[in-house]
Amino acid sequence: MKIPRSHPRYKSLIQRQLLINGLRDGFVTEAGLIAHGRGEAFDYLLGERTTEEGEIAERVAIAMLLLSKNPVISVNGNTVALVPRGIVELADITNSKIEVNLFHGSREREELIKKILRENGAKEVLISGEKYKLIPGLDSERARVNPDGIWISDTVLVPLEDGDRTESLVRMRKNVISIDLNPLSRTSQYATISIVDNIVRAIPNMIEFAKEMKNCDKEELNSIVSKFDNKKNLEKIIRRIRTEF
Ligand code: PTJ
Repeated sequence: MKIPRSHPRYKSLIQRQLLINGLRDGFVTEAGLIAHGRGEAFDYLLGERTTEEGEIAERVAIAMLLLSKNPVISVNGNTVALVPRGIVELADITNSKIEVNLFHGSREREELIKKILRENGAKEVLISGEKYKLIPGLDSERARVNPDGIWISDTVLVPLEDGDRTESLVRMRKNVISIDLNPLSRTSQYATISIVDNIVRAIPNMIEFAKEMKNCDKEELNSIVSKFDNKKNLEKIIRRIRTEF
């Protein structure tokens, strides 16, 4: 479908089309379209822009990724449909591994997503593989993780995640950075740093912040992380939704 640039909802229609194409090509699930609809509703309430709170969380997340020894970016169908190149660029600049981790897991989808990331320049893309480890206390497909990726990570970036795995990863004492437009979701509520923003804006912002901050010394990065109060930041976003829109 050709979407005219002049259409007032051009950006939103492009995102929908990317997901529809992903469904047609077999790497986005039907549930992924429903999840996107929920995201759109919250984006509407946030004014379809990065809020001050979103930007702060994005900066803090970059400081945390740069401080981490084994950071991993977890990727699912929706993420790769919307920001494939951005994920690769962010992984490069923050020295993070990329691991495909799916809620509706299938070997075929894992391989498709890996292929797309490789086509977008990723040198290495992990999948759970034959020697997978299981995240304790998690019954979904998402429990299966790569022993050299999420399993040994200290920080995991989890865009468009379900709450169960976030909780389990936090229980494993990992830092969890979420990107989720819903500030009330269990993912946002449990994550160490909750970025409430659309992934199509969050990832490019984070790439810019990483370029700015990659030469900062550890002390400066530590101070950015330790001054941040995730609960308060989330409360501010919820208040913003209630009062501004
Ligand atoms: O590819 P799979 O099999 O791993 O499945 C991926 C989905 C997204 C279907 C799966 O993880 C899922 O069901 O997720 P949930 O539990 O519906 O949560 C997705 C969250 O992402 C919701 O809270 C949405 O508000 C949020 N969301 C949707 N689109 C965006 C978003 N957040 C940021 N940017 C978006 N574009």
